[in-house]
Amino acid sequence: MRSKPTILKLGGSVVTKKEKLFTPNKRAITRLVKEIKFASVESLLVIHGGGSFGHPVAKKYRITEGFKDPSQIMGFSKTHQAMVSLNKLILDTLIQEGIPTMTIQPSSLVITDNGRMQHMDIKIVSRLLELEIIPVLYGDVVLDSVQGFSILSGDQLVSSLAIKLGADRIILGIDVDGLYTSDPKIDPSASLIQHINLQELKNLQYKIGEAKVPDVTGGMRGKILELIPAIEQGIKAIIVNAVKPNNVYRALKGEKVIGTIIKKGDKVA
Ligand code: IP8
Repeated sequence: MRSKPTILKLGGSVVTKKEKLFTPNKRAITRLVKEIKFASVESLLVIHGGGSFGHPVAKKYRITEGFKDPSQIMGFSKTHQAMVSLNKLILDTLIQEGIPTMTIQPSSLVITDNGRMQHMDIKIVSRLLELEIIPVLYGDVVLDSVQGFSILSGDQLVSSLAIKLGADRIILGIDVDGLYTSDPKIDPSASLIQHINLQELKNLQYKIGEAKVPDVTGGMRGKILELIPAIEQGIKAIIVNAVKPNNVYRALKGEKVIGTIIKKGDKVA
């Protein structure tokens, strides 16, 4: 591997219209792909979320509860297929822009244990990075050794892959400017946290509310919980608003951008 990889997560609320079932945000996908192209980061891995593709189907069939009833089996297939179709749109756009990329399907790589990833062979991902091919993964349904099946969120993948690959940094592109003192979608007095350390992040997780749209993987609280292990390993993270043009580009380039910088130690950036 040439340089330590950057892990970029494109949130489901950015690449899809979260309130409209199976509706991609094609304009956002095209813009973000161009931002990735122009930033031209040497070693980049992209993970995208489920948005209005994976989450409503997973919720309908109660996939996170594991296998309880044969009626869920069809939902397992349908949730995966919803993610495959969203992933195809993103891959098609990357390839149209001349970016070498390949999907790694998490469900054929990972078995979870009560929803938690135990083992993941990263040889193929590492090899793709060496060849400067951008691996693209996504939140997926996976087989689970305890509960039959489960959901592996894109955020769990972000953290695990960042640790296993010894990533330089994590960039989370979401639909708000970063972490807030309270939920900015309901509290007008919420203020953006520009820098936060590990301990403060751990404290913040208890203050964050549930997501307002179907989100089987826990919304913002889920994101924070998943990030913690990577931050503990000294990997820095930045959360930016990927709905706003050029934020992902600036974050990829390491330029100053509005968002939340998360580091293990001090508040000083
Ligand atoms: O949007 C969940 O991934 P996330 C994907 O990253 C599914 O939480 C299948 C619901």
